[in-house]
Amino acid sequence: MSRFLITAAAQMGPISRSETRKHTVRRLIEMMREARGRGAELVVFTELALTTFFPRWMIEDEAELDSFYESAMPSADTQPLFDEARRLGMGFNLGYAELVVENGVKRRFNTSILVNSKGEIIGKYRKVHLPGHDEPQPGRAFQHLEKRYFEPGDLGFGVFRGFGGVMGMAICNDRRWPETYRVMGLQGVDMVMLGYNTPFDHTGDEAVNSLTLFHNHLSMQAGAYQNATWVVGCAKCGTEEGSRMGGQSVIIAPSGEIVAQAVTVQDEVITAKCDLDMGRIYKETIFNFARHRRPEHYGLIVERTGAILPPE
Ligand code: CDT
Repeated sequence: MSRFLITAAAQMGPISRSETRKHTVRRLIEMMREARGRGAELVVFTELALTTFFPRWMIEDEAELDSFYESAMPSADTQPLFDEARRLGMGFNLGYAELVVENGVKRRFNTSILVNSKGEIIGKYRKVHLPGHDEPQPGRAFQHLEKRYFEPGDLGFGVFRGFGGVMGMAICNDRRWPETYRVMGLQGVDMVMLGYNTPFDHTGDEAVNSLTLFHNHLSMQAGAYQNATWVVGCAKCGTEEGSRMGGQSVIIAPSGEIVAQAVTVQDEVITAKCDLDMGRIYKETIFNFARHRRPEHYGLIVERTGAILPPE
């Protein structure tokens, strides 16, 4: 059996600090049209796709900080994206900074949504693994203040029925953590969609930084193979406000093989005809979780106590 889903990743080049939402949404719509022109039924956009990657700066003015967030989705500025998706008859996955006010208290999340071909939101995810710091680090040209500007997601790694399969979402740093894929893998995920903003200087160590693009693919290819799922990784890349970020957006098959890859660090659409049934052979053989996974033998004492070596 085959369940084909023609899927696109719409990689984004830099978004300047001064670029308006309207302009950015026009860029997204342009790529959405290109993806549809190539037959895509789903387009994956990047993390924080509506603004520059603002966690690189310490922003003390609250109104200025708030300006990077969406307090409604869709809003007047983002509605055209939903309208265009409906008009074209295709869905999308979009990352953005979300601001909600609960009992008079502001809550901030690094969020993504899944929208179907009728322009309806059918899934929502809030980033769990927030990298970086909550205070500016001395001596760094660019900060990474996600821990300051967001709280860890409170929606878990849910999966959603749509596009003929079981769809999951993750965001950027999540892709480096096996738990991300495994939690969705245990729910039978067919495709994990994720966007990322990955500065080359993210560790402060030259040797590690030089492996940025290798680690990008390594983590997504391993997550795909070990959980028998498609992974669509979509970058924001190029030199944005002086910060260099990695591209190489990819569509990865459940075999772990890359079937499409971006070659620029600009706005670029890649597509692949993804058979959502391709994971079946892996799910029924080597990664048949019910038959072969043995969590009861994993020494969960480590999870409960944090202990790795037995006490002396
Ligand atoms: N946006 C994001 O999560 N970026 C991280 C790199 C920064 S770590 C300080 C990533 O994992 O790509």
